[in-house]
Amino acid sequence: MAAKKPSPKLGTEQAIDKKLAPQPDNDKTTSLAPHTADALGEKMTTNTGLPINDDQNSLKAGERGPSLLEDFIFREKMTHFDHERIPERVVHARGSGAHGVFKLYEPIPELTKAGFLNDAEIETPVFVRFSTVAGSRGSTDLARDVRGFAVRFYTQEGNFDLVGNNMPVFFIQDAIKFPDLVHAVKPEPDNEIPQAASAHDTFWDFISLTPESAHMVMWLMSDRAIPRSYRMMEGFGVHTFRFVNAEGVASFVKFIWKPLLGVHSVAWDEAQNISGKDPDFHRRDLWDAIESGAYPEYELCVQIVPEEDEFKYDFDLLDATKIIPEELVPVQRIGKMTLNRNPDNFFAETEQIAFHLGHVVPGIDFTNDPLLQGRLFSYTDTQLTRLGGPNFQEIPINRPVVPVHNNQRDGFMRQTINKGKTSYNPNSLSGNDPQQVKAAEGGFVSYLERIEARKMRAKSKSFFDHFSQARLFFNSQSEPEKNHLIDALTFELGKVKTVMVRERMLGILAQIDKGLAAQVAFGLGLHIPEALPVNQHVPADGDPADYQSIQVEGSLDRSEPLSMANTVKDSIKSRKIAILAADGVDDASLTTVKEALEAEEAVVEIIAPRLTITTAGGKIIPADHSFLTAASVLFDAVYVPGGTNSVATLEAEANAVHFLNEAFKHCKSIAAHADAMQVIDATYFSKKVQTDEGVIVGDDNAALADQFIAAIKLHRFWEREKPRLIPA
Ligand code: HDE
Repeated sequence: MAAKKPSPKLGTEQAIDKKLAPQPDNDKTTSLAPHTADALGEKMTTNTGLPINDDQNSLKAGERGPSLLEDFIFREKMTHFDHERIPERVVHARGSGAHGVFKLYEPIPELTKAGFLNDAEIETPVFVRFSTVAGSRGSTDLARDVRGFAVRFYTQEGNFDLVGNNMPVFFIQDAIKFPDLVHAVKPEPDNEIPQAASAHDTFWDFISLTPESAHMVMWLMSDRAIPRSYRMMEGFGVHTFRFVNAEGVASFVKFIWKPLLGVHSVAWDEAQNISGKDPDFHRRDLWDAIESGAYPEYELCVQIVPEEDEFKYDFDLLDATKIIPEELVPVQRIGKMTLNRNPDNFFAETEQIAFHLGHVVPGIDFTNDPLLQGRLFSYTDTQLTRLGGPNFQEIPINRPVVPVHNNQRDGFMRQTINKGKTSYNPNSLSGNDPQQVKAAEGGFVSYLERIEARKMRAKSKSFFDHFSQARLFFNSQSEPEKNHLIDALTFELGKVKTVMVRERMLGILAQIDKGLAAQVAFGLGLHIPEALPVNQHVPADGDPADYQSIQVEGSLDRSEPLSMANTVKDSIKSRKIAILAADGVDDASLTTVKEALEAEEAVVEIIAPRLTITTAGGKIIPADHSFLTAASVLFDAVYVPGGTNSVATLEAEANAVHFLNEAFKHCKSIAAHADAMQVIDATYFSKKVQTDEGVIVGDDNAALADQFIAAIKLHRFWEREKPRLIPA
């Protein structure tokens, strides 16, 4: 496999001085190659190939004269520019993509006949797009929001798209409510405020009238909605899908991605600050990680429910507001996805990829989840407007790696030059080609599910338990996570102006957990209403009594995997560590810790008053940032080395002290050489906090580095938040 030419990717700060990692080709990226263009060393031409002599001046009547309509070069350039924009995605507009590969651990023929899940030797190319949901294309990465986690597998049987989210449930149970949900969460229609935020009246108005959203709202108000990185979040297919094996035996399946780096979040105050300091934070993090060779990795897991167990649980498998707790059905890790290559062109690849959960392969099929069924319509439909017509499957990023032949023809921007006279079937003029494919030879056959029913607009009673899994989620959180959730609800409802909406929401929260509702009510200065809000999702001729939530005694009180406190915490790989330094920094104190962190594959950046430092030993070294361009919220941890002059400068530098205060407030690891104690003494927390595991001071550089690394692995010291003493 040819390694990718590294030079054109010097796009971001971090990549500039770092060694660029190889970005391997796979079948899909090779298939993209003929469609790429590289202008390095080439002549400039018009779109018809005419060499351009002057790209600086339009054609005029004289030097100062009016421009001439004849100027076809100007017109071509301007017309193309005028039409550069396409509609952004109606949801998930803001996103970032990457290429990679999926490798299976062991074939699973007993579960599915899908080819890519039956050959552990092959590497299936993938393209992944991560996204936020509510914001526009240019909005911040750090919005409190669901994250999209859409994966396309370019398999030998065609494209399989697993279009998931980083939360395992959804707000609504029936796709017909999706436009309402999205209208409610998007900026309000009169003034288009607020951007990329759910903290406003219309969202909570809808949610407080939609008890089925209770479980999802718990996830959205949890720290899962503010991930530290796309590389540190889980992905969920959400719906129950169906696996079908070669014998035609089906089982229900839930898909889950588990990141090898664990699941981690930032603090809400931090998220809001990052939105100002670096709104591209997640996009940059993904790009930089891949450029530096810290390839994001996720294990694909499945939860399998045999068909005969369809009705075994106290929730309905077809209800997308429910999870299958891992304690009830364990996850099986079946393979690993590695993202190892950045796109060459954002628009051509990340923007133009058109996911659709109807892109399946033999061995993977749907269930009757009414949310899933509705999505099967929406995804191709939306591309007709977004990508301008029915030929979007011909855009290079959307083409499968296997040949496409059928009798679909023409339309705007058709690329394929179909030969021959026939574009219909059956035909005798072309020997009936292209031929249909027998099931035994890989032709897709829908699962032979037996259905006997009356046509009706209705919802199954088994979908009416709206609160027990919301409660399960809340109960499963650690103390700091519960506090964050309460804070998030108090923040969001505090931004709601209509008191009636706040109160109605307290009524919903009281159904989940009285203590939770009481704490939010306290923050809002309100009382919890006595009565549960009436479910408004009642058809015109329906009886509201038939649409009330029911309380089911769930079989579980807690589920460990629901808390991020129980995630993997064994590495500092790719974590960003700041070193605060100034002229006169002690050489050993700087380099010993820096090298120890780099040996663990952390990304270390020096922040100084100016962009060069002269060390105590007389070495001149570059700083990565000045205090003007760096902020603590962009780092996972911070270290202050010794050196008399450096320490004196930092102690008097308000930005350095603020950096440390803010890092402390956001519960990050802080290390300082004992000689730098003056800088720590200048902080707010040195006076307010007596002991803290995450603040490490020492005079043995190597030991200090070891303790610091151990602390960074823990991600955050959330217990620190309790006293709420630190302004920053
Ligand atoms: Fe989507 N969703 N969705 N969604 N969704 C779109 O398709 C829709 C839902 C998800 O990176 C749109 O191509 C309906 C659940 C992701 O390109 C649109 C319903 C889950 C992405 C659409 C849902 C998702 C989308 C907009 C309710 C998690 C971004 C642009 C029935 C399992 C994909 C587009 C990308 C995008 C419709 C609910 C995930 C309008 C009708 C549940 C990750 O077709």
